[in-house]
Order: sequence, then structure tokens, then C-alpha cells
Amino acid sequence: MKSSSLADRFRLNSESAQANRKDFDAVGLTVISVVGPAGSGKTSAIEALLTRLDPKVRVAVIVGNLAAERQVSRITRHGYQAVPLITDNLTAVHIRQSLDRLDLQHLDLLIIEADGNALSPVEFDLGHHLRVSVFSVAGGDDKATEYPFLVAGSDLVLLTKTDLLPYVTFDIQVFRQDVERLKPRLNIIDACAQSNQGIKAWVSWVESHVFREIQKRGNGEMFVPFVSWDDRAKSLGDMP
Ligand SMILES: Nc1nc2c(ncn2[C@@H]2O[C@H](COP(=O)(O)OP(=O)(O)O)[C@@H](O)[C@H]2O)c(=O)[nH]1
Ligand SMILES: [Mg+2]
Repeated sequence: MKSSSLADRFRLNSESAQANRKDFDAVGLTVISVVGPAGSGKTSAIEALLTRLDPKVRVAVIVGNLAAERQVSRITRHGYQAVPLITDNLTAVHIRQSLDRLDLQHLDLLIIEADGNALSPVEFDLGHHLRVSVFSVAGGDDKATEYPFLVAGSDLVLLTKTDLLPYVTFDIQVFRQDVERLKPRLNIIDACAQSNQGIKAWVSWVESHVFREIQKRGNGEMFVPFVSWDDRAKSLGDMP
């Protein structure tokens, strides 16, 4: 990036994000960014999603962090396309530069995993349509207040590693109240990649958005007929 100031960086990012979204919209692609502190369980939540998502949904993942090479192998082992972007500060510019590595026309869902940390301005728009913030109970119940812009700009919060609740000091009510204060009525899903708690709700949330976009697109390319909620509920029925 050649920009000289923070304002320039934001402007450049904003222009790239708009261009990204325009490209995504042109092909009816749903783009979800999954953002949270390193180690909060993002890749695990994405893996849990991919292994249960309706197999007809054509999905690819962009992983943007310093360990991206290793993390994409956790995605590709499930048979999905994944692009590593090795950076500690993922921006819409990086996403823009990586788009020629993806066949956007033949995708329904693109997931972008990004770390939120002190260096990474998580309020950056990547060009996504939906943002999911991920926090773990092991990370402390103050994390929503540490990432206020992330929470306020999210469409869903995943609170992960709930199996660790008996072993850590984490006041769920405090966390929930902080989220409610930052963004009233924001949906929080308590999730655990080990026991599958909440994974059904997470999968359903993603599918509902992707299916809606596919129906809007209405080109009949993939869902004919549309998979009913009853069928999906049945196939997910073994989960809590
Ligand atoms: N106990 C427990 N560990 C988890 C859970 N989800 C993820 N982990 C572990 O937490 C660590 C970080 O997870 P990862 O998905 O790589 O986090 P990311 O850095 O946000 O992508 C890994 O060792 C995971 O196995 C969970 O629900 N329960
Ligand atoms: Mg990860």
C-alpha cells in the first residue's frame, strides 16, 4: 500500500471494499467475514460449518493471518477451496488482490477469516455482506468491550468453547450485557466445536442467508427444488 496516512489507508480500503462488494453482488455471492481474536475458535467454527453445510452450497474460504498457510490445510482437508493471505492486518485491498484466485461465478458462499488484534483495524470493511464476531469463554468475559467496533458491526456473535465454562472464570451475563449495550438485540450463539453445542444454529444462520441470496438470484443454477427447512432440520437433527 502506498498510502501515507491512516486517512489514506481507510479511503483506499473503503474503495476496495466497495469494488469487492460490487463484484460479489454481480454474481449473487454471499460473503461472510468471521473475525475475532487469535485462538478464539474461528477456524474450528468454520470447519464445523463446512462439514455440515448443505453440500450443494459452493463455498470457498479466504484465511488472512500470519499462520494462514497452515490454517488453510484445515479447510482444504474437507475438500473446499481455500486461499491463504499471509498478513497480520487483513484489508479489503488484500481481498481484492486475491479475487482472481477464486472462481467467483461458481461460488455461492465466500467466508473470510480474519484475526482481530491491536494492529488489525477490525472496523475495516472487507466488502463482506455479513460479519460474525467470534469470542471464546477462555478469552475472558471482557472481550466484547475490548472489541466494541467489531461487536457493533457484527450480525452475529459466536461465543465458543463453552465446554470450558466449568474451568474458567467467565460471567456469561456480563458478556451478554456488554454485547447488548454495544448492539441491542444482536444474536449470540453459544457454541462448542467439541460437543457441537450451537453448531446447528450456526449452520442454519449461514444457510438462511445463502439460500435467500440464491433464491433472489433465481437462476435455477443450483437449488431446484429449494431444500426445505424440514429436510435441513432432519439432516442436522443429531446435533444439540
Ligand atoms: N475446548 C475447546 N477447544 C476449542 C474449541 N474450538 C476450538 N478449540 C481449540 O482452540 C484452539 C484455537 O482454535 P482455532 O479454531 O484455531 O482458533 P482461531 O485462531 O480463532 O482460528 C485450537 O487448539 C482448537 O482446537 C471448543 O469449542 N472447545
Ligand atoms: Mg484460524
